[in-house]
Amino acid sequence: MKMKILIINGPNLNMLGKREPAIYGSFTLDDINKRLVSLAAELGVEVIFFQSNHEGELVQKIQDSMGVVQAMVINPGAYTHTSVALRDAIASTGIPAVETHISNIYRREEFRKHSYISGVAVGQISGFGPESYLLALRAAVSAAAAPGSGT
Ligand code: CA2
Repeated sequence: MKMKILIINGPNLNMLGKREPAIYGSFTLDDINKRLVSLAAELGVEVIFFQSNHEGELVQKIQDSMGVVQAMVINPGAYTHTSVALRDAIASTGIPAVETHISNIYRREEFRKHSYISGVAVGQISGFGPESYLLALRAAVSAAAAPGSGT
């Protein structure tokens, strides 16, 4: 059976390509997802997509993914900097998570430099635009193959 990887995006990422192109570029989330589907085919894995603007829905999706996916790529959006609930959801499921950001969160405002997620993630990829997701998918596939890489 094919390895399944959850690609999970938090608040406002559905707005990609529609607003603020100077920061986030002109590509849409759908453009990124299409590129992920191509890479997944190359790597022989299956990708499952989920985006929500609601913290509880993101927590629920992570919980529901236990035993269904082998790893996740997560861009928690602004919840990166605020959400103990998302951190706890990742930790409690033990699904290896690769934290992913389009922008380099360390080159922006001070409040973006702290992530509640990084302490429970396998690692973080930040600042490579849409490419961040492709790098993260490769990292997630490696993490899924490495026993004990979850939390
Ligand atoms: O760089 C990233 O991927 C972020 O996770 C994006 C979040 C931000 O709060 C994080 O600090 C870094 C924001 C996503 C908002 O996306 C928009 C896209 C287009 C227009 C407006 C917002």
